[in-house]
Amino acid sequence: MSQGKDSLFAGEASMIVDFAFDERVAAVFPDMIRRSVPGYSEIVTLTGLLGRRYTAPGSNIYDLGCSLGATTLALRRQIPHADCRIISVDNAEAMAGQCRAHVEADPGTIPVEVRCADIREVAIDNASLVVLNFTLQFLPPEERLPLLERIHAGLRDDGVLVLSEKLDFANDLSQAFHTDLHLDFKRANGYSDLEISRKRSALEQVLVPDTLEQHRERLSWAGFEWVEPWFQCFNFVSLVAFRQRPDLPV
Ligand code: GEK
Repeated sequence: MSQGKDSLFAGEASMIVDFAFDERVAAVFPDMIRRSVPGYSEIVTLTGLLGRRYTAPGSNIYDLGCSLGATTLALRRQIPHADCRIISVDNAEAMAGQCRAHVEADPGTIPVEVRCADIREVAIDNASLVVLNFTLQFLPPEERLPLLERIHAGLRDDGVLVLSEKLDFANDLSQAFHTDLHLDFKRANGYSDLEISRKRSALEQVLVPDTLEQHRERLSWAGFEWVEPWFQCFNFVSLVAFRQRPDLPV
């Protein structure tokens, strides 16, 4: 993966327009996301474990908004079925190109197809697992339900969606608490207050978070029968959404 250090919002020539997933972001992406998203590495690694448990032989696995392929490779390492196929999609050329290179350099054998495409236009079919790790939040809010409905329709009956997102909070005290700790996390990872505030402005129109309640409601509207948060660190959460309520011994 790229090794560049993220100083995109530090200097004079910093990003002053809306945030975009271009060459400059791709070059520093692993450093940027690790220092900005608490729990990112754990979520990626553990998504692999979810893949081990919930993928079915002969099915498709989708990594939507794959960036440089961290989740794709975590899944490829863990999925126990040689006849599965991973379809990894990102509409940023810079991301999809580097993702393809990482997949080629990886020793895994499960076939991976990297597509440079918009996730709103990708057909979902025969899927046992679909992953949206920190991607849904970048779609315009009104386009989120239609995508989830298409994912639901393309999942097998026992299929699962993993959805990881930055969270908003309806309760002001919760919002203030999590925002403060997220700021502390970024400061502790070496970002200055100026970098943090410039990035916040650049992302304002681009990343629009939902509350956990909004996610639950939307997933239910899309037809998912059972939703469970399995990871939360400050204002970042990961959920599993089952197409059908899982039949577990309880
Ligand atoms: C990871 N999941 O490392 N179609 C396709 N891709 C899109 C779209 C779209 N409509 N909108 C945004 N993206 C990854 C991290 S990053 C999260 C995901 C972040 C892509 C965008 O180009 C970017 O690569 C990715 O979604 C979001 O596990 O940067 O906070």
